[in-house]
Amino acid sequence: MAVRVGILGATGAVGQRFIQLLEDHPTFELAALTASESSAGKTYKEAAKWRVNTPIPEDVAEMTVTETTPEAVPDGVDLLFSSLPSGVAADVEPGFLEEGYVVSSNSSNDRMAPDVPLTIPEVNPGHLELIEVQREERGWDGALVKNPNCSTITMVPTLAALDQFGLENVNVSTLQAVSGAGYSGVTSMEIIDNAIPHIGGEEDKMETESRKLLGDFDGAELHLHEMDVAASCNRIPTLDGHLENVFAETTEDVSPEEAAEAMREYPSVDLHSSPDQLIHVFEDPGRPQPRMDRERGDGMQISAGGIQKTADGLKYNCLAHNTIRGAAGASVLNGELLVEEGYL
Ligand code: 11C
Repeated sequence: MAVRVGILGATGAVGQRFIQLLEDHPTFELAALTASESSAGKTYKEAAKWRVNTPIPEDVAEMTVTETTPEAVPDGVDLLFSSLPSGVAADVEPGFLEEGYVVSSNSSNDRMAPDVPLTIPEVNPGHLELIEVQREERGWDGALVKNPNCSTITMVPTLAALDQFGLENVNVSTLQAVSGAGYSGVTSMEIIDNAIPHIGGEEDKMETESRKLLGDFDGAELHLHEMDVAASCNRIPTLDGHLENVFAETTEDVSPEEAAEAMREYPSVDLHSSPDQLIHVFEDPGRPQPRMDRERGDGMQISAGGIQKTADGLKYNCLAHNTIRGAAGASVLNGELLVEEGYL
C-alpha cells in the first residue's frame, strides 16, 4: 500500500532532489509540498527555480505549495521528508513530531542529540531503536530520524568496511562540490579559479557524526566509536559529487587488497533506493572522479579507489553524489527503512 508523504522545504536544492527521487517511487506517493511564506499559495512551478537535470514531474508542477505548519499538511500524509535550513528545522520539526508525523530529516539540527537516530541504513539500521527513547523522553507521538552530512556519508561506509581491522585515527581532507552550498554557489560559480578551505561547520560534523554512526547502541544509550577523526573540508569548483582523501590508522596490519575486498563485500540492504553493491572499488588509481563516477547506482553508490599502504594503516579516496546519496537519497532511504521496520 502507498505511503503518502510530504516534503518540508520543497523548493530548495535538496527539496528538488526529493521530488526527482520520489517520482514513480514504488512505496511513496507525494501529497504535500511546503516552503517559506513567500512561496505559500503558489503552484510548485511558480514557486521553485527548478535546477535538477530532469523536468519537474507534471503533477508536481501544478501542486500548491503550503506554509510549513502541521495544519497546512493534507490529511492522510504520515511521513515527511525535511530539507529545511537547520535553523528553521529546529523551530518547526518538533511541532510536526508532536502531531504524530514521522520525519526523515536531512537538516543538521539534532543530528548529535543522544535520542535521535543518525542513520545510514546500510551501516547502522539498529540505531532506529533510539526512537523508543526519544518518544519516552520528548513525549512525541511521531518519530525523528536524521541522515548525516553529505561529506560524512561519503566516508562512513568505507570506514564501516574497515572497522573489522580496528579503526583508530582517521584523517580526511575533502574536495566538496558547490551544490553543497546551495543555489548561490551553483549560479554564481564565483569559486572558479579558486578553492575555499575550512568551509562552514563541515569539519566538526565529519568529526562527530562519523563516531555516532559507527557507535554502539546498547538498548538504552548510544556510545560513540572510540576512533579519533580529524577533517579538513574544502570547497572546489565541481558542480556535484564530493571527493575525499582518507588516511585511516588501524590496529591490525591490513593490505590494500584486503581493504579493497572488505569494501567490495560490505553488504548493501534490500531497500528500493539502496544500490546492489554499496561500495564500488576502482583498480585505476585515477578514479573515482566526480564527473565520471557520481551517478553510479543512480547516485546512491559510494566509490573508492587509490588504496595504498601508509606507515600506520591505509590511504584511499572516496566519492559520492552529495545531493543524492549525501542528502535527499539518504533521507528517502531512511524513509524506506522506517516503513520496513514498521514505524509507519
Ligand atoms: C556542503 N555538506 O557541501 C554541505 C552541505 O549538514 O547537511 C550540507 C550541510 C549539512 O557544504
